[in-house]
Amino acid sequence: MQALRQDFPILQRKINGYPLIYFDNAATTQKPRQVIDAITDYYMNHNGNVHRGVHTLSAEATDLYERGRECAVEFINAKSTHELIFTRGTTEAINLVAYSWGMQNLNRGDEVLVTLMEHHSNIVPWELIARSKGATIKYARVNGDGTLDYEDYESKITKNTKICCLSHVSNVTGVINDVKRVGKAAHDNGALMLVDGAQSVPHMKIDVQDLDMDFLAFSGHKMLGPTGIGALFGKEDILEKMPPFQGGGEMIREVSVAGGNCSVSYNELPYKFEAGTPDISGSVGLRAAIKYLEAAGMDKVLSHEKELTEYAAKRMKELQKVTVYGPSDVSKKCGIIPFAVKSMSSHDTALFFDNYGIMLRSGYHCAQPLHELFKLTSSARASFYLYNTKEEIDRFAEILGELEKL
Ligand code: 7TS
Repeated sequence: MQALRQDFPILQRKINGYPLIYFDNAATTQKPRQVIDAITDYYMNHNGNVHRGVHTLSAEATDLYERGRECAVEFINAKSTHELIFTRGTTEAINLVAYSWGMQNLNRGDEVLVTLMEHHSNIVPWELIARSKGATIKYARVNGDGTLDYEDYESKITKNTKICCLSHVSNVTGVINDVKRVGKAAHDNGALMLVDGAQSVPHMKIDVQDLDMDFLAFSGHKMLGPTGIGALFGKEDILEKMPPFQGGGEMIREVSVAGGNCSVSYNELPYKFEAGTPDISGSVGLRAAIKYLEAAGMDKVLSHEKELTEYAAKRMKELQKVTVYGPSDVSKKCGIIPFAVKSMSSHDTALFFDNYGIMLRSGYHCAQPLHELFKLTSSARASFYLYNTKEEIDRFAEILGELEKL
């Protein structure tokens, strides 16, 4: 993995006179030259609008946009391009399901099951739609070490549960949830399963068919791709029955206002859910990112991150005033470590590290309920990706040691 570092121009940067150490990968990842070049090439040579017009540039842009979709379909082993809708990211993908599917399928007395470890984007869209439709949200418990209480989750699935929503990997603790087990419990009770894959799709091989997911949401910018593009996978028969999310060009087959009445018929999947000009260069960049990850090998990406996490956890244990949250058994998680330094706010901790060129996240990482459970107002967080190294962790541990002495 060390050799890959040269593909990332930003890693050559110095911040405050120190070599950049980027440990905020759960927020967004850095981009390799291959992704930057693919986007530049698109704008330099192929820019046009998609699915409209017969000219060469429109045809090239359409081809490139759709190649990005095909690549994403293969990456998660969806059955066809009908099942992959481009969105702005995970947040928009979950909102799409909450509004389109929720508007049609949730009614008074129905239940949506989420967990206390969700990112706000897998809570708030459900709260909004549930309030307007009179449905109820139930929250499954999380254990003190950040792992899911599966028994509680399963006991909360009732005949009224319509959809179970769960993050595959927690963005706070890095805990990997058994989505296959939870999905089976949902399906056995006639409910659907939505998986928030923002923190899993970038880090491990995902097979939506093997995991029997009904919906999977993910973001391109967390997997070496550009910001502004992400995707919603949905099983075709479910997407087929859902009404459009937004109206506009692209998503429509025919619009007629003859006789004073507007009649519309919708485009086929996936276009029914892609109103307006899409993020064409985003699809180009996402494809380059997926190709890059595939060449690196998703198994290697995950094992590298686990190795770094184990090493960092060991180094952090040596310190007296540092508390690490989440499971101590590193096999249950991937490359995210939340921590707190005694008597120091997470923002001060992150600012201290910034002085040395080390980028950490601080705050509650859009997952306030989990922080409430940990009785924390905030935490500092280090999160790793394929280009991080043990030497960087040594430096991080050294600075953490300095901080502890203050
Ligand atoms: N779900 C999870 C589990 C996430 O970690 C995030 C972003 C999202 C959804 C939303 O993704 P978006 O691309 O639509 O914004 N998580 C974080 C984070 O941990 N720090 O910054 C963003």
